[in-house]
Amino acid sequence: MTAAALPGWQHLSSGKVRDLYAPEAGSVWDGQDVLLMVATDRISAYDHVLSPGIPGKGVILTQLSLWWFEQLSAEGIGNHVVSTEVPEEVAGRGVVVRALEMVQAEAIVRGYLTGSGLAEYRESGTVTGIELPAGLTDGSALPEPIFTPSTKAEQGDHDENISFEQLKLNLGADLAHRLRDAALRVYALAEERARAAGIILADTKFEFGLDAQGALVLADEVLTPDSSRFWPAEEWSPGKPQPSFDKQFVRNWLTSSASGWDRNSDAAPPQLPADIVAATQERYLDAYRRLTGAELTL
Ligand code: Q0T
Repeated sequence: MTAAALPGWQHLSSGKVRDLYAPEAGSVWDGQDVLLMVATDRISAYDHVLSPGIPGKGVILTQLSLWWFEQLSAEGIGNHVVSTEVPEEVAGRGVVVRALEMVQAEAIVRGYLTGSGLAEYRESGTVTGIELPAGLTDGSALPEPIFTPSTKAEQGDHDENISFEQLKLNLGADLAHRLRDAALRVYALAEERARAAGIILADTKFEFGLDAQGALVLADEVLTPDSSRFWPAEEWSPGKPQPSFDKQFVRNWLTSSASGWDRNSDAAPPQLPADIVAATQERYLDAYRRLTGAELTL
């Protein structure tokens, strides 16, 4: 994956949409136990990274995540943010974070039923082994939010849902319980805030790390459209797939005859047209505006 060279930082790895750096020897951060996380403008859909990116996406999602960290910090939930003073090339979309011992599980919370949760429910009436009432459909609200952990797959692989019993075997019972409690608490706080802003937080994925004292610390990027399903509350209508807040225009165009692309082929998807890019950028800005109540000027 292509990642820019940044003064003072050494590229470590790149995911579909983000790049990770470590301090260079002799740089100001050398020896500080920090990393630089950079969100890019890349967007993925149907397991492909698309071209072009969405201008401002990296900044919008980073600023939204930082806003959430601030809200959650006020509720006593600690996070990995150290500084937003970053090289000018990644201004607004780079964050210097504490290097943590990452918990080897994705801490997913679902308040609504869809996606892989719905698929399991239709097979067995459960989601990651949790029994749910009969009669739920795509987009249904769950009786209460549930913790549905998954494995952290190697790059290119897919995460796999696991039961809480399996999570206890993987992490030990104490850490598994702490992870579940923390994730459910963060979800409850965020869901309430999102609902008040007209956004349904259908589900979300958290990554936690352990600090030197063994305390759980919220890491990664949180409560963005890339880590969560946001649904516009005014359009929620269970019984069918809910439109994605951010990627719906992209998905609709890619699967329409206008794109000429076959999702089930090995072919790379075609270039996104300018109007699809612009409409998608507007959705990211709208999510930021609704949640924070502020305008983000790119
Ligand atoms: C991490 C130690 O950003 C990632 O991949 C992009 C290529 C995922 N990732 C995060 C870490 C973090 C964080 N966040 C942290 N605070 N400490 N490692 C590692 N990979």
